[in-house]
Amino acid sequence: MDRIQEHFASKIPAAQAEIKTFLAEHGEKVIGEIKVSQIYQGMRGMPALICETSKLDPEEGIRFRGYSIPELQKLLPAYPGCQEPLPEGLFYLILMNELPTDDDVRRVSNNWARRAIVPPHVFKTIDALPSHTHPMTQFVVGIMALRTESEFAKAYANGVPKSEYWETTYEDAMNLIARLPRVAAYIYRRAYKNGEHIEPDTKLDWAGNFAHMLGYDNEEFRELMRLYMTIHSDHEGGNVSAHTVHLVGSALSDAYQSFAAGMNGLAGPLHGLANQEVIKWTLEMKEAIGSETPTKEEIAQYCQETLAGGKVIPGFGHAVLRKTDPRYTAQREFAMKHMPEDPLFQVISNIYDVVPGILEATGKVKNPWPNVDAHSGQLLMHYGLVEYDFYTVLFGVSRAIGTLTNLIWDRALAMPLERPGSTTTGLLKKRFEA
Ligand code: CMX
Repeated sequence: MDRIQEHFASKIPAAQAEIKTFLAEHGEKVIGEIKVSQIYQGMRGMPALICETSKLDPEEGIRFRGYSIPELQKLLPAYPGCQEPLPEGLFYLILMNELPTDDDVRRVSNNWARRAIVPPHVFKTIDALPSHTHPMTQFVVGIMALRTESEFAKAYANGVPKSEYWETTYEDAMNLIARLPRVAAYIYRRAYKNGEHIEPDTKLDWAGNFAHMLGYDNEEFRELMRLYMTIHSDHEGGNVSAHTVHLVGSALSDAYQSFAAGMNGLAGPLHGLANQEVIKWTLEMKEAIGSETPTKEEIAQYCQETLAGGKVIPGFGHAVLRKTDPRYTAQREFAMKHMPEDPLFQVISNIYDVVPGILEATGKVKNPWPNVDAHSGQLLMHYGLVEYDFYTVLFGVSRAIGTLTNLIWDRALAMPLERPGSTTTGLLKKRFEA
């Protein structure tokens, strides 16, 4: 066991005991009612999952183990001489429920660097796909190709006892998180940079090295990647990607299978793919209007056309949030600090001023405010990462931190197979119309 794993192991008995005692005392209590409409409306608002790593408040947004994003920007260690939180620290915080020291973060960084070697067959598998294959598809194929390395699958085949499942799940999760930047950068360079790949720089931190392998070596872009990888990591348990990883993992599918499934969910346009859709929509709008900096009136007109076409305005709305997403605000602040004069930032700001009023006026959109995806593309475009089909892969690399931390905990707490009940309209009618 490495030191991180040992420290995690020390936390398991107390967490198991806490849940056991709590269930013995309160397991039969009722926490609410389910309305018929909720069953038809994507189970909105039904508390049906346990996720300890983060909690989403509709008004305030995400808190990771109780800490807001601005708090984490102050409390989590940064790279020497820099300011943005290191995702290694976020990982440590949500895994251990403990703020990391600089040493803890360095240990995670070194641990991931040691594990980061990707076997050659993974690159060959990706190379078998046409280079125009959507990057998210290449990413999922790459994750599945990495599955040959699953320690959990091997241990399970050898009859490992249930109490030890978490140990190899930890190995798989750490290996996967460590290797994903290399796989993602490989896909990027293959698809857009003539296959000119860049070797890792092991002196850098996880996100800084990822920026380097993508081909963006200035410190400001590395800082963006550190912030980006931190804030996209976890968003409680019910979003499509997190829920999918948990659901598939509950069948004792290993971390590779579970995470690949979650990434297919992230690749949907109502979820993570919205980050590419925002930039695509914004560029199409600028082109249609014929201006680099459309006025608010022109933007409003274009929004009305989008809605009239039966389409959503990407980057706005949320299933849980009812205010501006603090992940949006963190990115807006990054833009105000580093690129206040960027014309595309001005456009994104104007969209922010215009869209909520328009969505509110429809009378049906429950949350007219921007979500995380409304801003990320502008920041990437600013530094020259303009290939927006790739953006959801960046989201996916970050999402590994939250979803796989949850999978380790799922195994440590011996979470059971997830299997909710379903009903039929006929049965419901019989019950209520008799
Ligand atoms: N533009 C236009 N219409 C929107 C809208 C938007 N941005 N957001 C919601 N609506 C519509 C819905 O499509 C729905 O219409 P119908 O009743 O005609 O089907 C109605 O408003 C009510 O929806 P809601 O209850 O407010 O929202 P949901 O919880 O059903 O959906 C979400 C949430 C995110 C899928 C939705 O707001 C949306 O489609 N937004 C645009 C896509 C997007 O940005 N997704 C990224 C979310 C963040 C992430 O996961 O990365």
